[in-house]
Amino acid sequence: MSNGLSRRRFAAGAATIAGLPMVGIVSARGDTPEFEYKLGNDNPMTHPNTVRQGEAIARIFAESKGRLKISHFPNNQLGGDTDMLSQLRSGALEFFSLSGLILSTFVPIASIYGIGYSLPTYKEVWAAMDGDLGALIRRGIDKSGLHAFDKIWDNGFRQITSSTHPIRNPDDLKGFKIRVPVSPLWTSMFEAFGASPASINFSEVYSALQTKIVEGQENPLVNIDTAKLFEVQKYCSMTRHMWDGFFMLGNGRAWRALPPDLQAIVARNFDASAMDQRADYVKANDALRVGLEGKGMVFNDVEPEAFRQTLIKAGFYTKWKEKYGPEAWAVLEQYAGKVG
Ligand code: X2X
Repeated sequence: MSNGLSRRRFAAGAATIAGLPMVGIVSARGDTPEFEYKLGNDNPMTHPNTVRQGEAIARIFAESKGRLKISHFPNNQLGGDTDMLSQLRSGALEFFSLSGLILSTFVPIASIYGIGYSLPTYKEVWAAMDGDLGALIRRGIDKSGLHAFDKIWDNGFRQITSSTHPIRNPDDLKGFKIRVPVSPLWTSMFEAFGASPASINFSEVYSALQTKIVEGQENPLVNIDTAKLFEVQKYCSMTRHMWDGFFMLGNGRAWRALPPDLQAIVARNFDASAMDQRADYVKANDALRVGLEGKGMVFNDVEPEAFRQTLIKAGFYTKWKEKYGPEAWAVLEQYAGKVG
């Protein structure tokens, strides 16, 4: 390779990047990468996160001339989200893409963008997350000892699926056994709907649905498709009850151990891939309703206002405004308008 990176070293590094088992990489000249890090996620191999993260990792290896090799462990290969969050905090894992609502078990402010029926479209979502609300959350994440990259990745607007019945109005959620990710806000929202939420990591969702431990779950269409949940779910109700995203996170010590030039290469490439992934998500979610109907799912639309009114009556917004505090709530309302 003309740029000082031996062909053998690049090939070996690239092979490892592809998620093959990590082996000690020694190039023909005997030099090894200065830094060997790992990146984990809970997304299947075909998911836009995994595809775009893989591209960023390969660019980082090439632009750093092999000095920084990041091995990719998608699809819960290192354990569920709560396991990977512990690994990230301890330094056993250096990079991890995680929903702010799951991160909120450690950084409470990280879930504020997921308040039900707050940010209604991508216009408000990106204005908020690339604006003052994202900056507020990233400050909270940095204070916790983790590093958050500037551009949050898209996890889309979430819809409710079920194996028993469609969700047409809030009454259909009464007693509904629904899986939610491990997060106080998700549990609180579905308790406010009168449902029976069960906190389960995404790594266990397919089997929990298949064995009927729960009747349903909620996710954007991309995740329903890439995790093949259409095989164990019949109905999809377009509740669009919240937007979610994946923060790209770094272990603080591992991040600070990188010299400034490598930090710049990592940040530039992760953020560039986040923008590519956002475009992928919109395209995929727009096309997937037809695709999932073709795989046997039955769709229905709902009147969102009835669901929002249920949250108001249950005191959901009052409770969470108190938890986040008026200053943070005001930043949310800067983009969402009056919430609750
Ligand atoms: O766990 C989920 O439902 C998922 C995949 O959407 C998240 O990572 C929040």
